Amino acid sequence: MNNREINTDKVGLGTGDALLVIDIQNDFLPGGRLAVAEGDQVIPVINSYIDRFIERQLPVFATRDWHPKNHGSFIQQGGSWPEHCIAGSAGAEFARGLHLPAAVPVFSTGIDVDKDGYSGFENPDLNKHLEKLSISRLFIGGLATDYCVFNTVCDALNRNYQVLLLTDAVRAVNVHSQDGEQAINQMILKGALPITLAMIQ
Ligand code: VGL
Ligand code: ZN
Repeated sequence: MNNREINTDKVGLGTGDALLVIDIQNDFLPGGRLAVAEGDQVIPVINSYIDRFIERQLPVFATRDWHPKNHGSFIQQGGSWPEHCIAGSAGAEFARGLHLPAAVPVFSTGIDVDKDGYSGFENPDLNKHLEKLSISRLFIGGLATDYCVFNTVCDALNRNYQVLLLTDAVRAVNVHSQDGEQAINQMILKGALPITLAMIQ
């Protein structure tokens, strides 16, 4: 590998960049109500990304799945998921061990009974906030690859943000065993750039 190739593997952080942490909540961790296999493994990696952004005084945002008890996506309401991330419940809390600074703005999704809420952009405050801070590049990781990460990344690309997908900090529900891989491939095809922590300068 020559130097030029090595350089193209690096991503320098700067003004206009923001980190978006998707739904790292107890119900999506092993033992939770909608457990994502290895979901807990993203926590230390996301913490390292948070450190890099905070060190450079770059903004960090988080989303959370925040459902009413009668949300339409629940099996009890004719949907496909077990009850999860009920607003205010322990399962909806951010994972212990996730080092989100207290000042990080949190955007809730899935509040409406009849909307899936898979995309952070379903909460209009997210885009307002990004525009206010003139964010142009979003570094996106969290849970789950095949639902909230996928839909948030696609919406971000549709809104002309550059997206860097943190492939070492996402895990999938995998209702079908290849869902996570397919979601990653689709996000890349749509224009997301896959990166890992080691590539951040
Ligand atoms: C999610 C399924 C149901 C997610 C939320 O955060 O990816 N997945 N609700
Ligand atoms: Zn949900």
